[in-house]
Amino acid sequence: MAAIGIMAGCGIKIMSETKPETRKRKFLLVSPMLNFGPFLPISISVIISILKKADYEIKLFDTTFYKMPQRCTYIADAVKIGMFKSVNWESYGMDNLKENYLSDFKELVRSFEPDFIGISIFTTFNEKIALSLIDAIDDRFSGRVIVGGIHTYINLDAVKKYRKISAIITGECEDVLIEALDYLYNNIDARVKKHNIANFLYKDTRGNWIDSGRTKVSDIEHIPFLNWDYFDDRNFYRPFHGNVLRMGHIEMARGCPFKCTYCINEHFHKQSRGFWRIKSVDRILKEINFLKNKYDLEAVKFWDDDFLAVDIKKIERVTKGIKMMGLKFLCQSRPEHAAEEKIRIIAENGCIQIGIGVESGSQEYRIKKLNRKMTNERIIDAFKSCRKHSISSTAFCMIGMPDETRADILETAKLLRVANPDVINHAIFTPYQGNSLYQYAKEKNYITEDVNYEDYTKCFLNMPLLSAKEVEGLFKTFILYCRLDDSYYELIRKAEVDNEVFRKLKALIP
Ligand code: B12
Ligand code: SF4
Repeated sequence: MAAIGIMAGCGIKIMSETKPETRKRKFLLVSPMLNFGPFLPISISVIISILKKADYEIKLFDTTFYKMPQRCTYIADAVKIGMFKSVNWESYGMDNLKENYLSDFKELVRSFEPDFIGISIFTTFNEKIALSLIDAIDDRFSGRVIVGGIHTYINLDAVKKYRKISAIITGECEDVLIEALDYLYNNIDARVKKHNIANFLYKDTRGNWIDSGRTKVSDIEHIPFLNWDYFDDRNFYRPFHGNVLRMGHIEMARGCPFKCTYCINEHFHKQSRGFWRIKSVDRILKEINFLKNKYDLEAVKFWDDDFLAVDIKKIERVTKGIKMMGLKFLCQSRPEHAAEEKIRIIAENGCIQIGIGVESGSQEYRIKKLNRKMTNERIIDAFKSCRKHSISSTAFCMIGMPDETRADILETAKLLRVANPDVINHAIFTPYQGNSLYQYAKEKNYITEDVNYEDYTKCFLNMPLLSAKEVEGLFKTFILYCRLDDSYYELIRKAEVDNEVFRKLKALIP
């Protein structure tokens, strides 16, 4: 570091003379993941690029392939209830998990002696892992601990209370990270020079959090290409219909034009952070081509919230370009944008899978409570088009939402039976702070205990019309309600609580 050694969490001391730097600055980046099905987080991948460009020496500590005390059972549960096909992961070494993530982390901090430890946090189970890692940092550590990620946007007050952290990036970081790190590295004291860096807070010597009051979204056209050099090679492999594909995870656009009441984009819009940005055709194709050649990809997956919201001409140019590179691709969209002409174009150009948000099959509930104004017919047509053009489709939906009834949930199942997607990916509604559906549930007193974000099979709402137990039974049997006809409904209701009946009925589904 610069002139004065600093204890983590103690904040910034009075500025002293900055010595010329004799070595590269070191950054230890931490991705506190569970083996959710490995992937390449865009946040970590873009931060690596930014740090590389600024000539940092980098190490990545990714917990994906560790045996963790918290175990994500998402994939196993999804296979159990018939959502996903099981896949032969073993031959890819997916079951080869290391032990003792905390001691390996401590050893890495000791041997690498980073100037910065940067940790990315979601509100989900990542927060617990992140906190265990922060706690494991030795009190004598003389660098800075900086955190970022979605959790810091919407739970900032809680994040400020984490012991041992010196700074927070509460927003997108591409345009501000290096400036913020310079500020921290040079020990500038707020009493000498107050910073004006957007999305950046740091703790001063008195423990006060200082920010500039400025927020900023990144200019995604001009951010560097993603960098996956530091990830374990297993992170490239994703299951696809019982097979495995070597895949890169990318973004063409950030943000979403809509404001559904359960989604982070509603919050982004309020903060004017969420405005929808799209990379140019030239830029995105150059990036994909670079990544394909460097990492030997078979496919790319776009994490864009709504890939098909983009103008049809642009979709055609981008997807034709991808086809010419010999790549397959996967994406996700809203039913309104999955119109047949767009589906035809992406199918012709190598789209093998599309995820489409349905959420609720009750048109009234969907419009009034979720602020999703598409009709049921539109939803059915979207999946019909996918079938017609041989794109595998996944329908995303939620059950157990505030004030939802058993009848509403069965309407969702019936709509999905007609729409007939290849995969039905349903989840129990989990309230996340920062959106109005969470607020509604809170005001109605439906959220009575702390939500345990590790357990996807639990309902955390206590509602008068539908008990948590009933929601959990409906979750277990939801695929049966979607795939079997009404004559089975009585039996399926039994299967909600009787595992033997459940097992027999599940065997009827191909
Ligand atoms: C892609 C995605 C996934 C992927 C990959 C996740 C990942 N970690 O990359 C998969 C499918 C695995 C996934 C799973 C889930 N997801 Co998700 N996912 C997304 C999505 C659509 C895009 C995320 C993304 O790549 N954004 C682009 C990047 C560049 O932005 P970013 O991650 O915020 O990073 C920027 C800044 O935050 C900051 N930053 C981030 N980390 C750090 C670290 C440091 C040190 C610094 C300085 C800065 C910094 O800089 C980055 C660049 O600007 C978001 C929606 C959204 N619009 O954000 C939901 C979202 C993040 N997911 C969400 C949820 C709930 C889940 C699941 C729990 C869903 C479920 N029940 O199955 C699981 C949990 C898995 C997990 N814990 O990671 C919620 C999270 C809510 C919350 N409060 O945390 C979101 C916001 C969706 C929503 N509609 O509300 N998800
Ligand atoms: S369309 Fe999807 S990404 Fe956009 S606001 Fe609604 S739920 Fe969020």
